[in-house]
Amino acid sequence: MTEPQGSLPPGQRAVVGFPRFGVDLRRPPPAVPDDPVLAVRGAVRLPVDLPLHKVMTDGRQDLEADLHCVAGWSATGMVWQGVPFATVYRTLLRPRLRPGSEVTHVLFRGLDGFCSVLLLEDALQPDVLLADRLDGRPLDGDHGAPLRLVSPHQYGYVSTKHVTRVELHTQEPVGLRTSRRARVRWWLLGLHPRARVQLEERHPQLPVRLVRPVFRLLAGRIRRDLWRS
Ligand SMILES: Nc1nc2c(c(=O)[nH]1)N[C@H]1C(S)=C(S)[C@@H](COP(=O)(O)O)O[C@H]1N2
Ligand SMILES: [Mo]
Repeated sequence: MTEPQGSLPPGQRAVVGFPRFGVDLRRPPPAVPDDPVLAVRGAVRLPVDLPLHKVMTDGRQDLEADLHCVAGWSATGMVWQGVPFATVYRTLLRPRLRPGSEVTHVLFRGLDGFCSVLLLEDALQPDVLLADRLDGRPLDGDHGAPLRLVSPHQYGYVSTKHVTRVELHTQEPVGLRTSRRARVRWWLLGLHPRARVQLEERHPQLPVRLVRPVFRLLAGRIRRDLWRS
């Protein structure tokens, strides 16, 4: 049963627990490499693969947050742990930029091919975390091992799971927002480039009254237990 919750953002319903969700749930979560890295690409002087344990050491923080899927369900009260993206950007990424590059967009890619693109200003918000722990335990495959982005002020599709690559771009990367496979399955989903939950930025063109029921239906087909949990 889903319960209406006054504290949720507009158009969202709380679900019980924290379901695994994604564009291709028939596939199991991707296998995690023995020594996972964060590959840094794009407008950097040299491409570099940073071992995750180095990325995830300094500046660790807890973040209590809800996750709002654009399809209309919300999971509430998760406690993530990791390093704010702004810290990683300041200490490990910005110093590696090619001189004179003005980064505008950041792309995060997961091991399953999924990716999300954020405006740099959205990625640098204080609630945006690179997380490797959830509720006191290392992230499991369902929720994004070995590393995921957590951007609670944006819809869930921005929070790429299984992140092993970050690209710094000086203009919007074209046609990269999702993998080809994902685009085919989610052809209806024009993904709003900013996806801010409070502004209900669900779709770049269509009005929310139209997209809400369609997204909700899609979500129910992807996870049949969703609206009954
Ligand atoms: N790598 C990857 N990240 C992803 C997805 C995906 O399919 N693959 N789905 C996104 C969507 S649409 C949502 S709502 C959230 C769901 O996160 P959860 O599975 O931890 O609930 O992950 C996002 N990140
Ligand atoms: Mo989602």
